[in-house]
Amino acid sequence: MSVVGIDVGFQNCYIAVARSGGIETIANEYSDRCTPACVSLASKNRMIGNAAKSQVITNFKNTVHGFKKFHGRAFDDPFVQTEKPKLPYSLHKLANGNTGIKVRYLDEDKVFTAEQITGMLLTKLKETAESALKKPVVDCVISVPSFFTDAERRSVFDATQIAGLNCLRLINDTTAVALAYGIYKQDLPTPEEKPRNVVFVDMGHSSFQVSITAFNKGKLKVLATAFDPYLGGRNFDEALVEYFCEEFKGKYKLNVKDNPRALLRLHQECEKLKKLMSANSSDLPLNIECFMNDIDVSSRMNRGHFEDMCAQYLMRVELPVKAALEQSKLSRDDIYAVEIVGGATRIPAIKERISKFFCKDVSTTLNADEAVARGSALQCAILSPAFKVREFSITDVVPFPITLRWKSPTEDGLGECEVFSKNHAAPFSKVITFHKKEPFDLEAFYSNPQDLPYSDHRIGCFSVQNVVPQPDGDSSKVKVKVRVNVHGIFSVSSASLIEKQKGEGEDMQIDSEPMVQNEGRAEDQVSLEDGAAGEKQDPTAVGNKPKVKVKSIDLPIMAKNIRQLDSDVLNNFVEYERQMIIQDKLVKEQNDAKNAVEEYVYDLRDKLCGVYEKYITEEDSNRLTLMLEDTENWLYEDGEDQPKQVYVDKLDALKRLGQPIQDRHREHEDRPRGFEELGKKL
Ligand code: ATP
Ligand code: K
Ligand code: MG
Repeated sequence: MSVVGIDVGFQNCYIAVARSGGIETIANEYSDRCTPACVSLASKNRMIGNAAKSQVITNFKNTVHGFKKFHGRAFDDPFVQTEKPKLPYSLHKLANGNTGIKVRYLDEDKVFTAEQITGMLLTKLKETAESALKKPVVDCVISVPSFFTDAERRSVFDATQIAGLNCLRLINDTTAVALAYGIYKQDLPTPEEKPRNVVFVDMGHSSFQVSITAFNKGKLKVLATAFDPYLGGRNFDEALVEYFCEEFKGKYKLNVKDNPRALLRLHQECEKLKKLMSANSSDLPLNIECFMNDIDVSSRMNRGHFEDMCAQYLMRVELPVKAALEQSKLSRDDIYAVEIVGGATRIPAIKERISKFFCKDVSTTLNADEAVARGSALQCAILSPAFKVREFSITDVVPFPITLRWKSPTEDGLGECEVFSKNHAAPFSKVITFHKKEPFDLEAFYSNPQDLPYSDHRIGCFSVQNVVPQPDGDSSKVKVKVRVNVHGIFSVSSASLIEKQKGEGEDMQIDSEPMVQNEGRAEDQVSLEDGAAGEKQDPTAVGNKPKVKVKSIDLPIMAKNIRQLDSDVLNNFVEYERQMIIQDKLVKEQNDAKNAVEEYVYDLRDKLCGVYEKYITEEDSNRLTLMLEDTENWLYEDGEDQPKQVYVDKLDALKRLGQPIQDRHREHEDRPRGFEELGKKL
C-alpha cells in the first residue's frame, strides 16, 4: 500500500511519498516535481498538469486554472462573481446553485463542477505517483487551506472520491508544514518542559496563512491560525498587469483587456518579472514580441517601484501575523522560530515585514515549495497501518466558532449554544443532552459571519429522528454527539434516546470530552459519557445502591449540508471520471501507435540512404522510399485520425519490408572483425 501526501495548490501541486528511506517528492513525466493546477479539455481528450499549462494561451476558453476557490461556492457568491470577469473560461450556474465551469469537451458543451476538475487533477497526480512507485495509489492525505469552511472541505473530499482516492485526512496546509518541521527534530522539549513555539507562514498564489504551533517531544499542538484568504502571489502579478495595461494603452494605444490571449501572455510575463525582482533590485526589462496587433511592446520595472505599487497588499501582511500572535497569547519572546514556506514568501518585502514584526530573522529551513506535500505524506504514513513511523500526535484547531440552534419551548422559541469556540482543539467530539418529546432539528452555523471568508454562514441542518416521549408522557433524554472530525468537517455524528433518569430537569446540558489524541484513528473511537451513551443495554443493578435500568436507542440522523453534492450525483461523477480516464488512455494509445509509424518512416528513410544502402538493391530501395513517402502523406491526410489498430497494421506492413534489410545489416555488423578485414582484402 502506497503512502502519499498531496498539496493541491491554487497554482502548483506536489505529491510526496513515504518510503523506507524517508519522504520523497515525486517528479512527473516532464521531470518536474511541480504539477500545475491546470486542466485543458479538447475534442478528443483532456490534458492535465504541464500539458494543460501549455494550452493556457492557445486554448484559453477550455483551459481551466485558478479554480481552487470555487470549491463549495455558490455561483452567486460575491467572490465567484468578482473572479468571473477575470477568467478566460466561462462559469455557469449549476442547478443546485453551485459554480460550474463551462468548456468544450469531445466537441460538446460541457459543464464541470469544481469537484470534477480537481478530481481530474488528482487523477493526474495519482497516475504520476503510480508510475513512479510502480504500484497502485489509493490512501492519501490531501492538504487544504486552514481557513476552508465545511462546504469547501466536503467539496475537496468529494474530489478525492471522484479520483478514486481514499483520503485519510484533509490536513491544513500549515499543520502539514508543522509536521514536516517537527517530526525529525531530535531536540524538542519533553512533554513536561515548556513547549517550543514556532510560527509557520505560508503565502502561496492565492492566499496567506499563519499558524503558531507548540512542539514537545512526539507531539504538536496548533495554538492559533490566522489568514488572509485573498492575499497571495497573484495579487502582485495583477498589480503589474494593471500597471502595464495602463502604460500600453497610452504608449501603444492597445486595449489589452479586450484581448484574452494578450492578457494571458502579459500575466505570464508579469509573473516572470515578479520572480526576477525577488532576486534583483535593479531595473529590469519587460519585452513581449508580437504582443497584440503585431506590435512588440517593452517596458521596465524595478523592485522599489513594484513595492510602491503593491503597498496596499504589503500592508496586509502584518494583520494575520499579529492576529495569530494575539490569539496564541504568547509574546514575541516566546517564539523560537518563524518558518516561511510558499512561493510568494520569496518576495523580499514580504519576508521583511514578517521578520520585522517578530524582531527576528525568518527561517527557511523547510523546502518552500514541497513542505506541504511532504508533511501530508508524513501524516499519511502515521495514519497508514502499512507504514511504520515514529508516533507523533497532532492537535489542530477549529478555525471558526460553530453554533447549534434548535426550536425550544423558551420565550423566543429558540435554543442556541456555541459548541466549538475559535481555536478549539480538533478533531474533537462533544455530547449534548436534550430533553425532547418529538423529532427535532439542529441547525449548525458559523457563529460570526463577519469573520468568515465565505458568504454563507450556515453549515447544515441535522434532523434527529424517531424521538418519542417516555411511556409516562415525559420528555425523553436525547444524547447528541457533535464533532469536528479529522478533516475539519463538522457533523452531528450520532444521537441516542435514553430512558428517563431521576433528578434531571435542565433543558440542555453539554459535556465535553477530548477525542483520544490519536488523530485520524480517533474517528473510530466512541465518545462515552458516564459509560451510558453508546451502550445498548446497561447491566441491571449490582451492589447496594439500586440503579435505574438504562436503555439507549440509536436514533437516525438526517443531515443536509449546504452545497453538498447528492450521493447519486457524486456516483455519476465517479463513473464519468472513469470513462474519461479510459478515453484519455485510448487517445494516448492511438497517438503512440501513430507516432510509432511516423518514427519508423523517418528512421527507415534515413537509413536507406545511410547504413542500409549496401544491403538493398537500388530498385528495391526506390520502391521502399516511395512507399515511405506515401505513408507519410497518408499520416497527414486519411491517416490523421484512425483507430489504433490501423496504425499497428501499417507499422507491421512496413516492418515486413524493413526487417530483412535490418537483419542483413545486423548480420554483417555482428560478423567477427577479422573476417571482415579479410573480406576487404579479397
Ligand atoms: P495556494 O497556497 O494559494 O493554494 P500555491 O500553493 O499554488 O497556492 P505556491 O506554489 O506556494 O502557491 O506559490 C506560488 C506563488 O509564488 C506564485 O504567485 C508565484 O509567482 C510565487 N513565486 C514563486 N517564486 C517566486 C519568487 N522567486 N519571487 C516571487 N514570487 C514567487
Ligand atoms: K503548492
Ligand atoms: Mg499552497
